[in-house]
Formats: sequence, structure tokens, C-alpha cells
Amino acid sequence: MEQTAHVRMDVKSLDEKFAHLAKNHPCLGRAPHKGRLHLPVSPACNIKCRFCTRAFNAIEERPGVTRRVLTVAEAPEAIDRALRLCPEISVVGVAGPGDSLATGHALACFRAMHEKYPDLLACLSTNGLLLPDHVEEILRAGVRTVTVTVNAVDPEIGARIVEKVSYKGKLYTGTEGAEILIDNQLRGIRLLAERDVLVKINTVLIPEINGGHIGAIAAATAERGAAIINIIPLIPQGDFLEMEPPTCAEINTAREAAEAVLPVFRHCQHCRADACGRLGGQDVSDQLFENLSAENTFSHG
Ligand code: CLF
Ligand code: SF4
Repeated sequence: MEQTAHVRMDVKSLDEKFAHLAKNHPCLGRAPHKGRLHLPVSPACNIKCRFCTRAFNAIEERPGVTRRVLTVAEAPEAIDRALRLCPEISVVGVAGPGDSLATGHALACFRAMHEKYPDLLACLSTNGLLLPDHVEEILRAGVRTVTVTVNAVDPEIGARIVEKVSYKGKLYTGTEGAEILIDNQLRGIRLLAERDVLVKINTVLIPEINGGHIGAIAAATAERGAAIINIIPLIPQGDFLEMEPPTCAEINTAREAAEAVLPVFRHCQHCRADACGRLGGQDVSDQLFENLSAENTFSHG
């Protein structure tokens, strides 16, 4: 496992060090009036979370769902249209439907975006497996906010959540796979934080697996330089279909445990991979995708 790093942010880092980002980013709790566009350009994934169920439809309001996959070539038009539909959009993110580093699509989109819109924030959401190998590329693409989904920092717990990990041409399962994932996540967080990238942690709260582990996740990621954490209640699906979602009391307990070391974002909308609009406001992705359709290129990686 990775050794503890020397970087440690205090809870004021968001308002001090990252004020320039927080004032324009709707997912940091400081700018609820701003909007975000998600470009669903990343179809493949390199791990298998047991709760994951990616899908194509216009109905479900949850991560991993999109109307269709956009190609890199289609992204600039999507951004133009999104800004016309919702001028409050200040952030363009890639959050699936797979992992945003499993293909080069997300970073290619951000490079093209910054040629035309240098002031739009690029926001990358990833499982973190490939972070350590991509830090320079992420910086060159102009990404300054990265969300890493960390559901465990103990391989025994992680192995109950992640079924398999595909890394550098080999498939890993059990605690071996979880350890590779956790090690890369924590190293990646530290490398990004050292380069002044704002790292947000997303943690899926699965009460019977990681319910008592949230404080440890927050502490380990804060130690590496994460600036904020978002606790996402499990949506029971996939292998976890029979599980109970967390109660309000369990969510509050988890947030309190995390808040001991990190600011907690409390307004998450569990966005689709093709979300467009203000958080809590009208979503305009229906209009965005109207007549923006081409062939479907989805594939489970
Ligand atoms: Fe998108 Fe995520 Fe960036 Fe926000 S969403 S990639 S950090 S721009 Fe935000 Fe949506 Fe919650 Fe994500 S409300 S699911 S936390
Ligand atoms: Fe699904 Fe995301 Fe997990 Fe990949 S990292 S299996 S897309 S939830």
C-alpha cells in the first residue's frame, strides 16, 4: 500500500486555496447558481463495481445513464448548444457512462473545449485506477477539478464492492484487485493535490459494507490532499439490488464522520452522464440531444 504522504489540507482549503474554482463550480457547495454540462463521451470502464448498471434511456435520474454516447467530434457542438440553452453553465464535466480515463475521449474533449472556451472549467470524474499514469496529461488538458470515487481504503472492504480490476493488461479480483485500485486512487489524489488540482471525493454509502468506514475514507483521502467529499447513498441495483438504501440517519452519520476531516458537499443530484443545466434547476438535456443524434457507439469495456 502507498505510504502516508505529507500533504494535508485543513478544512478551510476550499474557501482559501480553491476560492477561484469554488466560486464557479456548482458541486463544491459555494456556487449553486452555476450550471454543469456532462459530455457522455466515455463508454468503457476498467473495473466492475458490483452496484454498477449502465444504461441508455432518457428516463432514469442516476449516474451511469445517458441517452447515447457522444463522439469526441460531436462534443464542441454539444457545448455550443448547452451554453445557448443554459448560459449559467460554467463547468463541463465527463462523468461516464464508464470511466473517463479508460479511453482518451474525455481529455481530447477538454483540449478542444479550451481552444474555444478557455474560461469553462473542465471537471473529470474517475474511479482513479489510471490517475497516477495520467497526471501530466490531465494538467495539459486544463483540468483543475477531479472527482475520484473512493468507496473503500481497506482492500478487504473494497473487494466486497469491486468485483474485478483490469490493469495494464491483467485482470485482478478479490483483495488483490481492490488493493491495486486503492493504491492508485490514493497515489493519484496525492499527485493531483501536489499540482494544485482540486480533488473531490465521491463515496457511495453502502451501509452494510462501508457504513462504518466513511471516516477512514475521508481521513485517508484528506491526508493525500483531497479538498471535499460527497457521500452518495447507494441506489440498490446490479449485485446489490436486494440491499436496502441508506436511511436518512445513516447518511447523516456518514456525513458527520466525514466532516471531522473534510468539508462535505450536501447538494448532489446524482447526475446522469448526460446532465445539462443548473443543479436543482430545469435539466435541458432533452433539448440538447434533440437532433444531435448519430450512431450509438456504446460498449462495455
Ligand atoms: Fe459533473 Fe461531478 Fe464535476 Fe459536478 S456532477 S463531474 S463534480 S461537474 Fe455534482 Fe452531479 Fe453530484 Fe457529481 S451534483 S453527481 S457531485
Ligand atoms: Fe460502473 Fe463507474 Fe464502477 Fe466503472 S467505475 S464499474 S462505470 S460505477
